[in-house]
Amino acid sequence: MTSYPAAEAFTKSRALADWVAECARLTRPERIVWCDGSEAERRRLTDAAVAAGTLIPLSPEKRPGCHLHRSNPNDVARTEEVTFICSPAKAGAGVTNNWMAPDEAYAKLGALLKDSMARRTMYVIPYVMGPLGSPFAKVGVEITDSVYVALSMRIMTRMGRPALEMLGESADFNRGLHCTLDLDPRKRFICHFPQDNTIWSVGSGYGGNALLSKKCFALRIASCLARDEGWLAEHMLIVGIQNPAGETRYLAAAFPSACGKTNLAMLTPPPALKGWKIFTVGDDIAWLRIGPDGGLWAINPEAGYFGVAPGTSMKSNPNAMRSVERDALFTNVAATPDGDVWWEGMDAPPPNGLRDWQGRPWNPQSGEKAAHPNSRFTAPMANNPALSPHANDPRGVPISAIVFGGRRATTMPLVLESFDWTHGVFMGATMGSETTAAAAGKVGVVRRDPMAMLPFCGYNIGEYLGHWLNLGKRLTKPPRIFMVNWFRKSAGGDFLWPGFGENLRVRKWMLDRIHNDGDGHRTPVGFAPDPAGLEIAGLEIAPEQLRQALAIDRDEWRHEIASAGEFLDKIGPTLPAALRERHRALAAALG
Ligand code: GTP
Ligand code: SPV
Ligand code: MN
Repeated sequence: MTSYPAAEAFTKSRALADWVAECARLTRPERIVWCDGSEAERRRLTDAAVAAGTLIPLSPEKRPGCHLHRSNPNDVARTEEVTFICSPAKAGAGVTNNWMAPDEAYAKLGALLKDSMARRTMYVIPYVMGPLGSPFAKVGVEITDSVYVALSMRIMTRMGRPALEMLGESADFNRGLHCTLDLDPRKRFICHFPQDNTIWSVGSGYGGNALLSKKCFALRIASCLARDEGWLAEHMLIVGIQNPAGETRYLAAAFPSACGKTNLAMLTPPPALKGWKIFTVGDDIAWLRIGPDGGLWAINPEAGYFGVAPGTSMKSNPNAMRSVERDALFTNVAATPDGDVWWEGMDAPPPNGLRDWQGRPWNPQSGEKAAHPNSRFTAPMANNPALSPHANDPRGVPISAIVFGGRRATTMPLVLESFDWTHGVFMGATMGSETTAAAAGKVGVVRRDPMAMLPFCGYNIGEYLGHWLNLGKRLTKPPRIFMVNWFRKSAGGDFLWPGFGENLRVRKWMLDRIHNDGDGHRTPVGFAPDPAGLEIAGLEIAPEQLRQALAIDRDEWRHEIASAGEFLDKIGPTLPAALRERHRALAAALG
């Protein structure tokens, strides 16, 4: 008979003690470790992970405190086809989610979890999402058999003792049970039970499938809590922009996975825009509430970044490069012979003797990528030189603009402003984006991805859009809503817009529209900047190229609206009438 440490030594919450005991009875771990978040614990877990070969230490000179992790090659991205919302009724999950009946899911995963931690250690990881002491903050506890998950959760959340203090005697916490199993894809399931504030995830060790604080709790479950409690949980970055006069305004932007949130959140202003500064609040998730002033206020529930490595360089995102100089975890990047990391799009050319993301000697002539396209870094936000002084502010930050954007080679102009809140919600609801390597499956196919929440909304998408409309009615000082596209291409296949730091020019236009009556003209699809309205001093872009980046082509838009209409039809009776009406009006205006 295994004996486990007494839960009472760690928590005053009877519910937590009972739940941990219940999970232990099911999974039968050899040992139970309650994580306290201390530095000594970090060292202990890291040593254990290195001894087990789960982490490879990097050079203490080049990357102090950093480690490399190579995942199973069949487990490198989120797996949407085995992600389920297990609401009591199928209609609760809606047409955009996979649904499994709760009893069936508990039985099916329960069978897989039975004795699944035999001869393994069970880590109990209490964590807080949101700044400590914030009315937005919520407690979760993840139980996992993965030391990689435990160490990642330490970076990504406020983990350990503060969470148990915040929980106190309460039973109100998210229950996340994760077990790696043998990584057989046929035994991979990520199941959400919003009615129980519970997540069960088996068979994957990958980020969004296994760090249950992130997409599973802070988006899928939190979106249900937000619906019930009157707020929003969104797949959004939050960034502060300070103008040369010293005024800082905040915007929140929703782009699908691997479509530029981390980059926009950390952007370095181009030299031509003197006196402008950027402050990162969050790079992936925002929890937004109506403040006492009738405006929208946001916090970043996370404490670290789980960012896409390829394409990150001193040129494209120096703040990200600085964030991974120390105490970072790298997953599925390439390794240099001198103990450093490398990926495609990094500043330096690949050194000789590189090992690819699977640890094999890499041949530059092979045509294969050295780093996996969805390879990632995990870094504490405290490492970011551009971290906002309000990143830990319990009150959050006031949002003056919401931005929706996707990855579109055609049709979508660089930027548009919506006519009003309902139109902005329509823009978000119908946005499309080309699929990326962040999820398993085909890359580069345009799919509708409402508010970049298609894989993350924990309930019926029609009701979700209705919730957005209702929330807008309660805002007396609503933020303006915009849409952007950094990824439009020329006929020759090149990006029309230089992107990255230069995106500040687009944000400047937005802020001018909001605060200084900046110029723009009305088109059937929204307000658009005149080419002269966009600050282009110091930008090397041919006028014709800029014209193409901003162009609104009627034929392309007719096609777009038809495709958006098919998606709205698919949502069915829960689609708010106001959005259906906007679609009709837009189709008519385009003729
Ligand atoms: P998730 O972490 O998956 O949610 O992704 P994300 O939305 O944070 O995307 P991220 O900022 O990591 O960018 C993904 C990819 O898009 C990277 O390879 C970037 O280099 C590239 N990218 C980001 N911003 C731009 C841009 O303005 N222009 C172009 N052309 N590429 C960009
Ligand atoms: C995304 O895919 O949107 C991510 C990475 O941010 S993951 O945490 O894996 O979801
Ligand atoms: Mn994301």
